[in-house]
Amino acid sequence: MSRLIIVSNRVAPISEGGPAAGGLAVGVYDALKETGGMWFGWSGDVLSSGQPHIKVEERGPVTFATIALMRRDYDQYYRGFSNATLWPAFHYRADLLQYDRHDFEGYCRVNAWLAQQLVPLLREDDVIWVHDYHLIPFAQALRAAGVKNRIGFFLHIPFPASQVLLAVPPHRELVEALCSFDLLGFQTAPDLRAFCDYIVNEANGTVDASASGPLTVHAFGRTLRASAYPIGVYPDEIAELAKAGERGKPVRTMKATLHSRKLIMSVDRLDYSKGLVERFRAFERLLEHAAAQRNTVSFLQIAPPTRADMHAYQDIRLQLEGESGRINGRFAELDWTPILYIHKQYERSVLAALFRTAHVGYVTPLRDGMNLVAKEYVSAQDPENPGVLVLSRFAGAAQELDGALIVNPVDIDGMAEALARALEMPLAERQARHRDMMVQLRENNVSVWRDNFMRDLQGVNSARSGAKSTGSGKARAASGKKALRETLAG
Ligand code: GDG
Repeated sequence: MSRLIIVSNRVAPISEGGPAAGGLAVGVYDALKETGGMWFGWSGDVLSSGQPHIKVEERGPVTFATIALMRRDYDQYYRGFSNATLWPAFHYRADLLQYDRHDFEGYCRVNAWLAQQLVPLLREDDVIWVHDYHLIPFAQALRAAGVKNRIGFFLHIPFPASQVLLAVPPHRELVEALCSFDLLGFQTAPDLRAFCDYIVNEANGTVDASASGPLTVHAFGRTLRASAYPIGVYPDEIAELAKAGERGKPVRTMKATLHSRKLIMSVDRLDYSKGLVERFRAFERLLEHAAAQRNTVSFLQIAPPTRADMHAYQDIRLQLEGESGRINGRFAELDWTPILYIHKQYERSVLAALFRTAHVGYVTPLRDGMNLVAKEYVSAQDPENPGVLVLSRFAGAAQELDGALIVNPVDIDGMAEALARALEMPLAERQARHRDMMVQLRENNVSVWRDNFMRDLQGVNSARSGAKSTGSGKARAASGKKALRETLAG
């Protein structure tokens, strides 16, 4: 069996069964254990001097290969082009986009350097799976070094509409680099559609569909495959974790704080894409308009810090501190604090148990590739007495979780109404919605996501056999058009 090589910006700290391991990390690690293989990426360390060296650790059939970044590389590749240019642009925040061509050069340089570090560790029949926007030029760099293995790429964040992507000056170089992969995976059909739109209308390429399987893309002199693979969670494991924590100390403390008030709950990295300010304001609107809700409900926002050395993240933190203080000042009573805003990380098991306690899961990003928190909240519910998910239509998860109350996160009144409806929803309706969503989550758990991607990656003709345009006959083109419409409609 071929070895699997996972390449991602950070290598997940896996402690078997440990609290840090989330669905994605566990799903990918399971696959590595089955086939044997390697996880390669940045160690998280930043060096001011000296020379980074690869650290290789063996754990059973899995090798972890990590390497530090030099300070300049971290600034240009990670903070700069990845997180100040690509992250805002791909989340439709062209207003926050910063661009410096030296950062882009650094981004390409670090991708090429990382690829060179990986090459000596590769075997001829390894299958390589690269993750996320930090590593868009990675396959191109491997190909330049003569690597002919199958290489797939999964984008965890949205792929933006062409008009937004055009705001990133080297958009063409990026899409051309993407076309060096053999298989591209997107979270949802709209992301795949946006990519195809760029290929056809900006890159003069073509997209064909067969009756099943990924689309075939011809662009920049290459042929590759592309499809949507919505990432999942392990719903039954989360349910067990949540149940096990039901009588634990964190839940008892939370319940004591609430007395018998209802709980609305959100968990997000503190990121401007997550729509936290709008969410706080919609909760305020609920209290403003539904005086009867005052002192009967509290809102818990857990928002662990992330990318705290970047201005945009310092700004959102200040803004949220201001909003929570203002809203609490406006409505709090001696015995009631409306918003409990916590800027730190909790163990996974604690989050799951708190989700089960919450009457409403309030997940309203302005844009999100998928949003695993939405899926985790649903999974953690007690099927006999489940809570209600209020979900942004701009989270990838909204394509699947139609048992949620779907909201537009800029519509503050609409969100306040959805919160009120969620808090009042009768038991039978809550149960029916939860049941439907659990069916969906079980059918498309994280193993299914991974296996579908790996099946399609194993199925592509790699660069070894020359992934050149095969040309398509007229008859194929006609049936392809129908299949294409169906695939892109999701
Ligand atoms: C990217 C895409 C896509 C959060 N706080 C704590 C904690 N978490 C865990 C959550 C969840 C994960 O982190 C966050 O995943 P999300 O999907 O919600 O969002 P991103 O971090 O932005 O992830 C996203 C994802 O990749 C996967 O493809 O869905 O769209 O942006 O699992 O539970 N975990 C612990 N303590 C915390 O305080 N232990």
